[in-house]
Amino acid sequence: KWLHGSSQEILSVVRGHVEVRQNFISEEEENALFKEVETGLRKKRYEFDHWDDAIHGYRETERLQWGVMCESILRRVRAVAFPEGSPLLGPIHVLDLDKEGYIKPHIDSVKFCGSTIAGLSLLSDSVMRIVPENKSTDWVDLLLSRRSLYILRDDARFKFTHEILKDEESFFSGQKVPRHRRISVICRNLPV
Ligand code: AKG
Repeated sequence: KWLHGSSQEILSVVRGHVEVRQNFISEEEENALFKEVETGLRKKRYEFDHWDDAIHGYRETERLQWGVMCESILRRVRAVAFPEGSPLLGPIHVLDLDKEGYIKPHIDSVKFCGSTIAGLSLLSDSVMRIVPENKSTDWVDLLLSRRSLYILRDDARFKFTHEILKDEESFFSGQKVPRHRRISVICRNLPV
């Protein structure tokens, strides 16, 4: 499975607020997304040296207009991830993590983003760890397989930090999950 945690209690807290849908997109769809985001990313350089950034070893871009296949993927993401009628952030966030890159624990801005974060993972498997803000000895790991969609909602988004583990620390339930270059395509809604 894709969910593993430090205790049954913590799992029962997050269950219902986290979801991973494996193979949410096909290889053909992954390719289409990759081609489309690559043009925006190619112009950027990977950032490594901002020690205070939440993200290490990354470049990023945003995209508002998508081709037909990508638009239909994003429509599917919106349909499963967001409450009906929930206003969404227009531009889609694209984050390209280098093989050495990782995301440190953080909570997304409550000022700019709403209740739900939904992300597609391209090119590599990875492990997302979420940790309760008020009890840092607990943890829950999500196995984000390549081409999966993850969704963090409500408490999992507001009361837990989330992070993407670096390659050396990338284990799920004791099993190594090699972290290659990974691109995420992230949809968010707006705060109410
Ligand atoms: C964020 O943008 O807040 C993330 O943590 C992105 C996670 C991801 O790359 O899927």
